[in-house]
Amino acid sequence: MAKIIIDPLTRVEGHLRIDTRIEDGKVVDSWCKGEMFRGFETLLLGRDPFDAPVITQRICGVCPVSHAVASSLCLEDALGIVVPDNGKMMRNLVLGANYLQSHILHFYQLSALDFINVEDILSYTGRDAKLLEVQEWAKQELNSNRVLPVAPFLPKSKGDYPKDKKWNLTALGHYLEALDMRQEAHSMAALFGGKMPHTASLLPGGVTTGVDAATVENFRSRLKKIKRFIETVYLPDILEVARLYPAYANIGRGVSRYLSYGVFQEGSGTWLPGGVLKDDVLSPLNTDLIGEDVSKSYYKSSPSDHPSASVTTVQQHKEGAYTWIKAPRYNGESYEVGPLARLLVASAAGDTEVTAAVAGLLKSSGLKSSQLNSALGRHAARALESLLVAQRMERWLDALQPGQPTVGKYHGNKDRKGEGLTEAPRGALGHWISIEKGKIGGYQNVVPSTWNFSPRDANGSLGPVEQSLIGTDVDLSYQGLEIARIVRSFDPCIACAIH
Ligand code: NFE
Ligand code: MG
Repeated sequence: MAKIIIDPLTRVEGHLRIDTRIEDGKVVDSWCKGEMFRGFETLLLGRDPFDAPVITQRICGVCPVSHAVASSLCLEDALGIVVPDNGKMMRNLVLGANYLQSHILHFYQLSALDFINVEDILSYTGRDAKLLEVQEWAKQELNSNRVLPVAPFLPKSKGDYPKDKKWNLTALGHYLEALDMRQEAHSMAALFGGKMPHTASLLPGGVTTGVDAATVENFRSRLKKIKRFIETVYLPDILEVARLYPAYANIGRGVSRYLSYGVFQEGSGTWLPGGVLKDDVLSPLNTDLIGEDVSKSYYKSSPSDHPSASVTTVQQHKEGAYTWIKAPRYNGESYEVGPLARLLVASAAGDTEVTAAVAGLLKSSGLKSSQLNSALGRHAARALESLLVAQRMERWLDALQPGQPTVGKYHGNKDRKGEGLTEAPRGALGHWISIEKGKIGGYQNVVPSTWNFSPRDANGSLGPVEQSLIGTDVDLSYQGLEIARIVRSFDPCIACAIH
């Protein structure tokens, strides 16, 4: 019997440890461990409810916009605030810009190095100026004597990297180009968000920056650049990974249960629909069925496990517990959330554009539809969603009405409960508030990476990522590279997961 432990597995976003038990070259058991407590749900108590969108954005620097949106929706629900269409469209545009930067970040900065042989580029002897520039940059990085394991190229284990110099060099060049695209996406979000990464203008009621024609055109020109990058670089690179690493279409299979809350408000509904997909059957979402189990988490159990009434109380030295991540369950079962879940739910709900786009992706990648439920499938879904979001953003820009209201009226705090559901780049995000004597009496976040990286529950059922590793063949000399690739396909953010 062998063990493979990867700690930290995350590049930058929080502290994730993965433990696995290996028998006869296969993963037979696995544990997801979130290693750092944060405490946002506790520090919100007693504050003005309007502090919540400002404070909860600080849960994360990667998806702050989703927290601002979830929190705003939560207060709008509690206080009966109505958002004008302009406000909804602006929010969609800021959230869309945040999706684009997050998905690009995830593939290039947080995952692609698992698929690139960085050392290979040192032996490049060609004359392509761009590639030479990349080579020079990589040399400096490799010789920088960085000791932090989160530095981009460390740790670098042995692995099944392709001997395809062109891929290694070109993809590494795209790593650098992706940084520029993220900057562009942040600038774009700041046009309506006021600033980034944490916006200043997204509040309950809408967006306070207002709409004018010059800003709309500024936004449009940046969006065009990013869309071109997605079409000509990101999607083709994903197809190349699919060609070079076909085995990853058959491993990392998840729990085959998908949940989406629906996202991007249009009129009284959302563009991407909410729903629950189990055994290929779509059911409407019923948030009463959500509960957070803490059997294996360092918290005391709460009188209610529903986020509208549950309480977060730390119990650090709890027998049998192994993580700071709670275990969200829907009707007692774990669910995968994220871009793949959103696209599958939208297809099952009959969205013809999404269905056609997924069919196109399957054709160009050679993946079968059953292979979407895999490490590669998740990367492909994320890249495809980037394109769909960028295309939809053009429509939202067209729908903006310069000079018209962007914020709805606020009539004072009332002692009420609210629920705010949206989708962050990594999946279903919910905020729940109880307002008591005009202050926050209860606040709970149930976050995408909490769903995906959850531990076992009281029934002993594994969380989605834990489950996805079982049965994976590993080459021990690769030091867990296969495991890391599968786990990263879920796009972990443990800063969010624990909050
Ligand atoms: Ni910290 Fe987040 C997203 C949220 S993930 S990145 O996307 O909410 O759990
Ligand atoms: Mg929580």
